[in-house]
Amino acid sequence: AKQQIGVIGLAVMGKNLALNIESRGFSVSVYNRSPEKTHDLLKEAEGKNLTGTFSIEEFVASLESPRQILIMVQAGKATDATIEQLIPHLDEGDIIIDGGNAYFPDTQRRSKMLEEKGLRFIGTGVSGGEEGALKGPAIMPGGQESAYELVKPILTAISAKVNGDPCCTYIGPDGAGHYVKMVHNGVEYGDMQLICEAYHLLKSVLDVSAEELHEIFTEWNKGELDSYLIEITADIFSKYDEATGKPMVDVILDSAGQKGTGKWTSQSALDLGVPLSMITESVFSRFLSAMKEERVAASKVLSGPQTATFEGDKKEFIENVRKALFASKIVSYAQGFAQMRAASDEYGWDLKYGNIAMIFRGGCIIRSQFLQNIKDAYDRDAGLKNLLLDPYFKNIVQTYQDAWRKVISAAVAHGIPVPGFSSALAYYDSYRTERLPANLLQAQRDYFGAHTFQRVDKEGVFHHQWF
Ligand code: NBP
Repeated sequence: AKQQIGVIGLAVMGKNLALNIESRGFSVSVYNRSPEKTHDLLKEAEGKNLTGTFSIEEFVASLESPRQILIMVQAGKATDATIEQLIPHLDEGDIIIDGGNAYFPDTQRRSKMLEEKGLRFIGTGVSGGEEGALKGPAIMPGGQESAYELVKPILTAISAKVNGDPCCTYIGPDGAGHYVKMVHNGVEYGDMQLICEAYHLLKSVLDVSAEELHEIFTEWNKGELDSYLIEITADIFSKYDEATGKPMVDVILDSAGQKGTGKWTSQSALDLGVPLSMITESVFSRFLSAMKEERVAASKVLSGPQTATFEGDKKEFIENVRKALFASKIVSYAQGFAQMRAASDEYGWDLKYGNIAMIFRGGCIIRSQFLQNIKDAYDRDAGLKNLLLDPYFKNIVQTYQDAWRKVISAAVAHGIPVPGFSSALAYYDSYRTERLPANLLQAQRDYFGAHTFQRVDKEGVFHHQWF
């Protein structure tokens, strides 16, 4: 008998997805470029409904028609190479599903190319890392809707579930799924940066121990910040290094790595003209952190403010940091969702923001209670321009803004960088300002370049003779 689905690429993600698919009662064929990984998986999956194949021909021939082939290889060239190898062996109507972290223009290109050959293509975001892949990831599929209908039973079966609902819904045509996954990763950068700034403030201003940090984050996770990232952060503070007895966080080098998906989100924001400032600050912060040697040298040359000792109420400061974190997080999501809206208009995707929030609720790194509030906001108004305008979010930022401003002031006074908190507040203040100083900017542009300007009191385009 032929198998219902095939998985190519058996590194961490592909292997665990294959096991996940099998565990939901589907038969799976697997293939990997180097046979060792296939052998290893077959050993691990002995007795399971999983068939190993050792050539593309054997792999393709083992699958039911129309074939469903999930590619989980390295994003970029490896994906193109794999698709090229498959094409000559496929029949019209067969479906290739790319579950890697593809850059969305690549997905748009592959989608068009495969469609022209009579093949169907689903570019899908898969989020949740190794554990998610095995137990239930968040899945963001894009491509032809008719193709999605065929792969839907397997994709929804393997996805994470929240209250019984699968964290997998059709996103939109061609690159839509990978775009949404990209923004998810950008939002993830933002969430992580904000948590790190909260940690930096608590540690540097209040000099709290790892034990206290563990308690603070555990407490925060019981309220509106309830999320996977706050939960693992609390857990991280409870871990100690065996060799030195120090908290693990204290022995880890402060130089952040990245795989580039946050950068892609910012690049797309610049292309679309969307102010994605908070998430972009998170990308820049990783760059700055990675300049470790240069920072160490600069720290010996450049001084900060006279270190002020903290004299306020400790409990109140902790609560203010929590509020600043939540308000900034709301701005970050407002920016991310506004960007998806701009992309949807630009590429004709007709994205459903409430559904996207629902997918993010389970399986992935940014999963949190708060995504339900985003879903509710889009249920109230599907055409909502900005999450900050929704009554629920508006009320929180308005009530939290005093705390938010106090925390940023304290950070500035102590010389502690809070690019996430402060760019989020600057966005809030800019967005709610009726008249920004861009009138002067237009005057400057007209002065040096005769770029013209519009007037507040008359229709039309004007130029002033400045000199
Ligand atoms: P990797 O991204 O590390 O890729 C390794 C796989 O790609 C191996 O199976 C390797 O085969 C195969 N491969 C390469 Br490299 N070049 C190839 C080529 N020219 N032809 C055929 N196969 C080739 O694996 P991963 O971490 O499991 O991630 C898979 C995909 O899922 C990536 O796109 C990744 O961005 C995405 N993703 C990863 C995560 C995560 O948490 N890791 C989460 C979400 C999405 P070999 O064994 O022969 O070298």
